[in-house]
Amino acid sequence: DTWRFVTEEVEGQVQYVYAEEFAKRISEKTNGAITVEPYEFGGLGSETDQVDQLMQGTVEMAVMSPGFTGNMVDEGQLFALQFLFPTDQATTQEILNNSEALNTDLREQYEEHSITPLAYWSEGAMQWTSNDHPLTTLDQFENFQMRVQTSPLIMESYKAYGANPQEMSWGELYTALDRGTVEGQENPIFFIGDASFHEVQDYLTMSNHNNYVAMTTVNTEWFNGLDEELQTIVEETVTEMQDWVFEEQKRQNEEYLQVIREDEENPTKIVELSDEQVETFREKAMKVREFYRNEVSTVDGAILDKLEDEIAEHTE
Ligand code: 6CS
Repeated sequence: DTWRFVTEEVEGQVQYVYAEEFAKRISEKTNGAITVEPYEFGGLGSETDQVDQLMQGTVEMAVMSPGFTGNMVDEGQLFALQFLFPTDQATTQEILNNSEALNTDLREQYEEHSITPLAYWSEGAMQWTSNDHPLTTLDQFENFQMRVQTSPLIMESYKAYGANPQEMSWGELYTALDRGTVEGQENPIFFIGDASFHEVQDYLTMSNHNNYVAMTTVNTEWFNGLDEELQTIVEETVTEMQDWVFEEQKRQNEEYLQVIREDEENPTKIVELSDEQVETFREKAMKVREFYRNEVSTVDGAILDKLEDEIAEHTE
């Protein structure tokens, strides 16, 4: 059997090397009976096309960013909420691994759309990049053309800062930044460096405003139809790979910070946010959390409430 495993990234990037490693492990564990075929981003369409393909079952597996499911699975948008997870990456990953809110409650919401998230993992803390000025104050965000993923709550989050967010696939982002169609964007450092966004941006603001959370997903009906032994192999492999992918994203984020720092042809000014500046953004972000509870959530924010309690337990 061959399982198609689609990712939103390309060769060398975290999601794609994850799919390659997963393929290798599954082949070993099944003595070659199962071939997992990883797909790079672009081969099967845009990020939202890929969500459709998984829902239809035309691909069996996908690494998916919850942002791109925002128009279908309302609760999944909670990952767009800024300053929600701790800045410490290991603690965040521990919460993602153990959270009942995510691994049981949110999973059920996704399964109504034939998407089963088997695991949530961070691709690293997200940072802001921009031209002309860094992004350290609300004034600097005023009318700022910010590229965001196709996701209503990410849009809302930047509107709360006074910005003018524009939805766009990352495949078009380099050119858009180069031409000034948009002025800035958010991503983890490895992605900024690997996609060369820093070449067409002047500033990297170390905002740590969110974590880039990805999900390992399977088509629900397909997965439930597998024999139990195979289901267990998939689940065990995904669980084992949580530590593996944590190390992989860490390595790539560190490596690309060096690359960006040392790229003399394309100098990028790296700016830190002060605690006070973080507070200004956090205040606005808390209002978006209320908006999520009241206007977006179909369960009155119950999953977010539970997740907030779980986060508090890990950070007290
Ligand atoms: O910015 C984006 O849309 C892309 N960023 C990452 C880290 N992975 C894939 C995603 O599509």
